[in-house]
Amino acid sequence: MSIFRTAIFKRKKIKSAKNSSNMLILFVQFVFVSSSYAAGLEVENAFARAVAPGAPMGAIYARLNNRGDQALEITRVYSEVAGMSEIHESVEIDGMMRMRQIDPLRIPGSAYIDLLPGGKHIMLMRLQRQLKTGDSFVVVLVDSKGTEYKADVLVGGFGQMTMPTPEK
Ligand SMILES: [Cu+2]
Repeated sequence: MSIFRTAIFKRKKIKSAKNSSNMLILFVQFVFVSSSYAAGLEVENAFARAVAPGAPMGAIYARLNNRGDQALEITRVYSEVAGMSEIHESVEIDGMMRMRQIDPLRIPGSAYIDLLPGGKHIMLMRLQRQLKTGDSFVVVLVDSKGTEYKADVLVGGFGQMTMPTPEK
């Protein structure tokens, strides 16, 4: 019995001594959980092609990387440079290349989808300003739960195929 008591006493003592480090562990866990939640979707290497003055449309390409293990559904896209934005895919219908909207865009857990020239892309419609090489702007993707994922988009050349190298 006395051994048992001692054991309990020791445990209590250890507990109180460890209080501050426990708090630290809790804090670290909280930061980890909240940052992994925020990183549910990473919009990587986002770029747009330059457009001619007065062009009404542009396109954004990127890797949409779902870092979470739950599937995500992107239901809305918006950007400061466009009056309206949609996710599109290019498809060949009767020998003609056409674009159609993907709504929602589903990204499985722990998977990515590449938006690439000739394939899926974010279509910027009613452009508010000309996209010039070297410019950057912000695009926001919204999932079905209302979580917003922001990304900086770098404008490359007119025929840009991959992420341009930022000027320093
Ligand atoms: Cu399009």
